[in-house]
Amino acid sequence: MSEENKDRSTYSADNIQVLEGLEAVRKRPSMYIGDTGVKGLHHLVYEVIDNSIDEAVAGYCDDIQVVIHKDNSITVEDNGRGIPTGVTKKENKSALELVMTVLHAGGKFDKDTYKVSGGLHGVGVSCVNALSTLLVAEVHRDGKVFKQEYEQGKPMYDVKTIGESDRTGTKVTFHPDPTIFTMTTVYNYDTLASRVRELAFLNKGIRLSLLDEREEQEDGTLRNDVFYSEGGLREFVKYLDGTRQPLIPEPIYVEGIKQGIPVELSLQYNETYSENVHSYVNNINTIEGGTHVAGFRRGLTRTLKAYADKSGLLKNMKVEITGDDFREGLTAVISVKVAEPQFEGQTKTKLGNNEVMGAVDMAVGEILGIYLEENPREAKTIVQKVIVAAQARAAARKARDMVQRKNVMGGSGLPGKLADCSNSDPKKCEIYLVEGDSAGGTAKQGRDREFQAILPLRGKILNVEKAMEHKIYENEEIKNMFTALGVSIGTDEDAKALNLDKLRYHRVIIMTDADVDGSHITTLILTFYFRYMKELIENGYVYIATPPLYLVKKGKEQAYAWNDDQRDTTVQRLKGAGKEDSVHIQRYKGLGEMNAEQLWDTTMNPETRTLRQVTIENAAECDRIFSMLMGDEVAPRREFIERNAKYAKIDT
Ligand code: 0RA
Repeated sequence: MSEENKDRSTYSADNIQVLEGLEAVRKRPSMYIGDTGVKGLHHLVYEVIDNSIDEAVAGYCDDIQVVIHKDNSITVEDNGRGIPTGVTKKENKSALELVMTVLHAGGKFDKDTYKVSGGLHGVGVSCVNALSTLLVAEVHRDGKVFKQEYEQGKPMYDVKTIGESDRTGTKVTFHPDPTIFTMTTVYNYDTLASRVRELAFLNKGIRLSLLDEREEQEDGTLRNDVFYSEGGLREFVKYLDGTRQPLIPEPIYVEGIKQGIPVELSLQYNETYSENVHSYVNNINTIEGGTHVAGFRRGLTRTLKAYADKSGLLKNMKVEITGDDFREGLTAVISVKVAEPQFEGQTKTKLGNNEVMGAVDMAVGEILGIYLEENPREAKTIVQKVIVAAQARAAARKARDMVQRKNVMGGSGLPGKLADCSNSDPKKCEIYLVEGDSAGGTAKQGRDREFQAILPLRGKILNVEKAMEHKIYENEEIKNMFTALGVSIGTDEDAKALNLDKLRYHRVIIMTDADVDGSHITTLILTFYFRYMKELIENGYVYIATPPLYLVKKGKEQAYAWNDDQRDTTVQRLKGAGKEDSVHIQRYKGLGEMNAEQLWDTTMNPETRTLRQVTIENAAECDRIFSMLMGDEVAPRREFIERNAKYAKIDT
């Protein structure tokens, strides 16, 4: 039967049910896509790409193109088999329409396809449809081009044929609904690029491209990237370690099916002291880890320990080696594909399937065992690194215990520099980490002491990216942060996890000068939080204050400006106010130039201030950028700053 000429009135009772389904998505979008902010907006794209990735993983597609159009609509096009367009018996609708309008209908039409991707919320493209003002689906299949369009998820007509074609594939274009995404409908290229890059590493052999049609670059071309990885995770590891010195020539790589579970992983040791293990299940970043990570750790520890014992390298060790010591200076990526993943934890990103532990443990054990036997020189390098780590860790443990003991010992145990607030309910309280004693003094005068605490930090805090762990706990400013916040390291479950039970403030606000030094200090503090208090960021407790750049004054009138545009419009406005008083512009070089009242009005008063919440959108990319910005190599850092300085100019 041809679908072309079917009247809209033939939509029957079935159809109403369908519409109800998508209405639910529009009513409570956050339940389906997490939130309706920047994250949710980008999530729509990932959801659509995931469908194409599924088609690629099934072996039918090797090219996926993503385009950001001028109006911030998005197109995702693949060269897969094309979503089937035939009419199903049961529903009497085209499969395409069902995929686009029924929640979770995506996989139903193809039992042979091993569905492994699927966004974090796994809701399918119908949610994207529901949350778009317009979605256009085009399918090349069976020598024809089929098309159907939807408004807020409702089909505008039955699937129709619009032409002939000698290829196959699916193309979806959608326009996010601004009444749903009220905060913004503007896409961030870098955010999409880092996810697309990640997908290319996770799914080797698939070409993924991203094109931004919105604005020409300085050289007149459009921004465009093609991501393609032949080597998969070993290239991912190299990419992450781009600015770290490797200890062994090439990353160790495992790929195979163990106990029916596809496991791929790669690892490399480097000269730093941090552990960077990133894990994925069905292409989803499992930031809380889970059984696959536990299996990895177990396999790594067991195999390395057995080798070290046998080799006699541990003979004169005075300190005991722990599991953590095997992961210092380790960068690894683990990717498993699980048919029915059980996700647990606060953010539902912790894998719970027990069977996966053994599979990964076995995969690591096998390949690492062989590697160590075949590469004695590299094996020795790794074991020596572990020994150094164990020794350093003993020192760090001592230093850390000192910090934490101070925490529980007599008095308030709080740092002398802390001006605490009077309220004792952490949910209501906030702490400002302020650059320098002088600005700290102003903040103390300006604050609302009922719920705002001030901790001045002296000058530049330690760059934790370059320091060994024990040095970190010996650092005065860092010790002060631990004790003031009331957090400690180590929980019953995990010796390295941050214990937030006694966290004293639910807003930790970094407040530095609005200049280069201030940004540097903010970055140093964020690096510390990212490496040692990540849970604080993950729980949404960390913020950055935004002090103004200018005070524009004319006679008794005055206004603040946060960027040059605002300054200029304010100058114009005040000029227009008649009289001959000249307009005076004061550029704030630092927080110290504001008096207490000004600081309160502009930066600290919850009614008027702007706080930027710190979030981690892509943990692997964050890891790479911090190591680049704070590590030893200068050239990539300069490049990054130059590139981003340009964008910063466009933004203001
Ligand atoms: C189910 C069956 C078939 C293709 C697809 C799903 C499919 C879905 C999407 C979503 C985006 N791109 C896609 N490409 C393909 C085809 C079954 C067959 O031809 O036998």
